[in-house]
Amino acid sequence: MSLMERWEMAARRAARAERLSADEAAVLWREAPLWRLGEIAVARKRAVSGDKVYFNRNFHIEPTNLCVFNCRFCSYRRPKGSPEAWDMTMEQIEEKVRSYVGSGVTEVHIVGGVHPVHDIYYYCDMIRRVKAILPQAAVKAFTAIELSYMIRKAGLTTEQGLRLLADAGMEAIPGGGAEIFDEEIRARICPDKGSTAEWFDVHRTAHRLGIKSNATMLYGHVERIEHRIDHLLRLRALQDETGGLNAFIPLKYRNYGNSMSEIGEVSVIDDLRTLAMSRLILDNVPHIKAYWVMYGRQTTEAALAFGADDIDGTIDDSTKIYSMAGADDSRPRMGVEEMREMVRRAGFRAVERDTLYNEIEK
Ligand code: V47
Repeated sequence: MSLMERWEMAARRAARAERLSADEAAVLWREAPLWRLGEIAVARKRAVSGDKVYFNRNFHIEPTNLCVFNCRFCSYRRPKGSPEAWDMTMEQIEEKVRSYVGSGVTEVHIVGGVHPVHDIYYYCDMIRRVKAILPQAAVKAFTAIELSYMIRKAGLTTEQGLRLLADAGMEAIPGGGAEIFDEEIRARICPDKGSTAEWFDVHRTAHRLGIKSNATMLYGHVERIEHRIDHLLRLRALQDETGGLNAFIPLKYRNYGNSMSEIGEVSVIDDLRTLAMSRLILDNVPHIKAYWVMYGRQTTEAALAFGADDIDGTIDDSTKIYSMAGADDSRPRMGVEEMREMVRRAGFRAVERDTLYNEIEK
């Protein structure tokens, strides 16, 4: 069989919404032309969300960049005592949240370093204070790695810990900390970080309790296509089991200012193939998010021709994870009109959503 036939057979199966095996995914990923991946991924996207592309009004709180872990890809962590370290007080967090009263934000995304001292009760208090000031906004908080650390430190089971946080007002869990699930690659890029098993335990338990979550994948470093496929297949299996994932977010490794900088960054073509293949492999995850802060505006617009149906939110210059890693925008912020215009230019219809993808009436 010629190479042409190999990818075309897999492409036809994907276009018919038939589930791809690991081998078929590898053939498509490596051999199909870019235009064909885009064509099928957009068709699959349209079957799920029609001509809609979602965005929200959100901001991040990054309470600290101190961290007990030392991931090699991270440009954000600083050791205690560094002039670039920060550790916000509860009052500073409240002041920041207060500045959004009346702004129409529907989501507060809280993630940061894994703090050496604060415990789960401190984080419950933080969530309560945020909700007291912005009761109409959903709190999407803490990566599975932060959660697992604070829950284990308190001597609680995952279920007990998540219940405490949910009772305080945590409504959803962001997708970070997933990195790459393959244990050998994970050991090379983040040797001391919480494990793949911990990430799955937190998300699986959250889903069982009715808490929705997202999932990410950090790609474009030392992993191979097989590791990306393995990552996506593990997520597809979780979703078959629980149905609790709202969105998948591929995160391109940005190489500025960290200890893997010599690796460089993958091409935009690789980004677009990764988005399309994520849409095709994750046939059971409704939303594929092109996180504009990480890709920059131009690649985000192109991403909409490769199966993405979400571009994240307004952000309002509230996250430093990507600006410290070399992203285009040193102060990321996008107005609602600019987001709508980007989506319109790409040929889709912008729809404002809340954290759980309920549409917000205009
Ligand atoms: O887990 C850190 C990544 C993640 C780098 O759920 C890096 O809606 C690239 O998970 N190059 C945190 N990536 C961010 C995250 C996220 C972002 C936006 C939306 C959502 C959501 C989740 O950032 C980490 C890690 O994978 N990251 N450093 C870097 N140098």
